[in-house]
Amino acid sequence: MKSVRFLLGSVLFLASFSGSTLAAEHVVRAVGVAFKPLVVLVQPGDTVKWVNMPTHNTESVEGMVPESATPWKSVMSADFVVTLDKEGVYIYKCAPHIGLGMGGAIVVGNPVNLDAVIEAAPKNPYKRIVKKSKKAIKKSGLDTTTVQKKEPVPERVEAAPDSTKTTTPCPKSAEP
Ligand SMILES: [Cu+2]
Repeated sequence: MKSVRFLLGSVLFLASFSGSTLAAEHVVRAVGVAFKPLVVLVQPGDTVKWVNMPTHNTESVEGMVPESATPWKSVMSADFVVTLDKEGVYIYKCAPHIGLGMGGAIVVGNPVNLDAVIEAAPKNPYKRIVKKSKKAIKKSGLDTTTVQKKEPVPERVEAAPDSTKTTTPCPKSAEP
């Protein structure tokens, strides 16, 4: 019995070290009336920590976080940590300074709700933050194909005559 327990313990120990399951902590620093870095790219399960917050706070912006994500709101003048499990873009603000543009973005995994966030932020200060997020997402090469789930584009068929508009390929077995 003892050895079984030992074995199980070893397996769990090893599992906790297997690459992608390791959660990372990302630090955002308040500098003047800005968060640095403005956009943070993380993996699901990672934590984000805000530091140097003497006259600031951080709170997620309603409508600019993934659906059913847990919102957060920190108290003024204190460091804060949040763990994010749900994929998507999270826009947050410093309540007293958002008018001066003090906000930021966290992208967890793939930006699955990017379109919704863009739509929810037509004007500054959020427009600017979302624009920076888009830039960071593009630069990182994150998968944005999950964002727009439109009709899959059919494979391009070599110049098919327009009179034969078929959606399914014809079996060519009936050829003479
Ligand atoms: Cu602030």
